[in-house]
Amino acid sequence: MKRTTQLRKLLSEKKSITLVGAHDAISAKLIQEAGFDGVWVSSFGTSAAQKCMPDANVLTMTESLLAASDINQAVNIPVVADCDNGYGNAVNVMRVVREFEKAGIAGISIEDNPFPKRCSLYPGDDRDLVAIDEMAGRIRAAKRAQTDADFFVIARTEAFIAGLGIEEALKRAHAYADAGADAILVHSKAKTAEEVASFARQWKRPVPLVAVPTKYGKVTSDELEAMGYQVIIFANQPLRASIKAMQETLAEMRAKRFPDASDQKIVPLEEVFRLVGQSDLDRVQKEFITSAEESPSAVILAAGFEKDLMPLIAARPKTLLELKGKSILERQVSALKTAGVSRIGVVRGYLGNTICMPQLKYFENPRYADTYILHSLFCAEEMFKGPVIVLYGDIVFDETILQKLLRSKGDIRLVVDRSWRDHYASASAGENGNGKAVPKGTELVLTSSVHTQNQRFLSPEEPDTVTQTGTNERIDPSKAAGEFIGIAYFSARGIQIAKEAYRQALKRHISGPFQEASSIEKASLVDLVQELIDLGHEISTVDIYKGWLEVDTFEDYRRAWEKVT
Ligand code: SPV
Ligand code: MG
Repeated sequence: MKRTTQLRKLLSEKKSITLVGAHDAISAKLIQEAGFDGVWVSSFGTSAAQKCMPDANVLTMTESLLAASDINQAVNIPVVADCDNGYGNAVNVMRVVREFEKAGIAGISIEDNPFPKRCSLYPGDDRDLVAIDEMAGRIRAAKRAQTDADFFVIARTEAFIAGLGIEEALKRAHAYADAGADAILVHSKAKTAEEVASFARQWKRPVPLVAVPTKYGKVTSDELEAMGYQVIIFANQPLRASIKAMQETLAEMRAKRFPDASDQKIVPLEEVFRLVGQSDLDRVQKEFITSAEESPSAVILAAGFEKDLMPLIAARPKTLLELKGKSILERQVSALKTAGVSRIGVVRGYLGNTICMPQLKYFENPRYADTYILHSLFCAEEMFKGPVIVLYGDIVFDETILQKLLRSKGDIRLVVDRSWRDHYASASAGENGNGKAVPKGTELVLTSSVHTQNQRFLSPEEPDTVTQTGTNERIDPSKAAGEFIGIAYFSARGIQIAKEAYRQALKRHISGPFQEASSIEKASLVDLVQELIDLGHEISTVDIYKGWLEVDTFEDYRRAWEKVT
């Protein structure tokens, strides 16, 4: 139901309704939760809270509209906006009505102060009001401008505030009711409710009355209702409550010099989370923001120790080896960031405390000496919420590889170098390799396509399917389609599949071999990938042709140094 209609319905059903003054969106929410009928957007409150300024038309119409609109959106009960004098003459009032109506506000109040006004509660009653006709014109203009028949226009007279007495107050109220006002607000700053009571006694028309018992605040809603007031506004108490609470909290923290000093006086963080709808945020993100969910995290596996690299890595792990002024890790992080991957985790082990690049999330594998890659990977399981890119911490690669990886399809993808044969004599089986033997532990893949037979052919995007993977002990190098370079991608679904397979494997292989490994603790990533293949999952390749280097030996390091720019 529209808020305008809600307000009309409340007024038709209840003898009186009570609105409470909000100064911002969260105070409005609290007013709603406390069970009041509606919210009053107090110009006194918004001037103070939003701008720390006096209530004297200092806020523009647009600023007031924004405050009212924010408040309106924070609640689902009717909101009545205090629009002061309408920010000018009848022409301004017409725009006010159009704008506030458009913002979904249930109603507004327009007072007979001139522009600029002074808050009714400020000391002194030497104030001029606009002529009755002028104010009646503002009300007629307001009623003409509204397009929603239920939009509620309150005409407020400041006759008592200006010390003009009850006759003037009544005269004005009648004129405003004649002009079409939906209600009359009779403002008073007398110390008791007698002034408003006497007004109500003489008000015989069906147009409802509105009271703002701030200065005569001992009167109850019931008493005002009995006098004949149908809308009662507690205009500024939440603002004043928050000022007092803040002053006390600040004084206490300043004196005691620690934030929990005022713990008993402040709400827990969770209460703020609840009020602002943090749980909705999570739900909406899950449901709609595919890009947030789809944007992958990366886990860099940098725990291992490589004895062949001693003494080069006597003081730091491999990933911190420098290549022309930048470590391998720095190069990886910069490539990931270029590819739009900003959540990056690093699994540390050997000399882990030397890895301390900022803005990375760290995970520890203290048992790096007795365990292997797969174990390290699952030390970072906390990162496995959406898609994950897994990278070995000792590879240097062309940034375009990540872009290709992210563009490619498939829940589980391995980056496979199709040129690998060029490097190794025993792999080339008579073709022109560079004469090097395939090092032990080289991770190879067999695929389903004919690419294997034609190394020169490399489809730019078309993925191939991995039929088998493992080291060169398991896979005959002369048959292999390519080398796994140590970069893999798991979609959100892919990583769930991998997690489940790992969990099952942990149960089944508590001792004894897992795929090629002597135990699950000593397993590599390709052992898990082979397990996934055995379970019938599809693994696709992301084919590349050179463009990467692995640093396993001193010779690798020298070569890497030469190649990188
Ligand atoms: C307000 O809350 O801004 C009002 C009521 O207009 S008063 O402050 O009493 O003028
Ligand atoms: Mg006001």
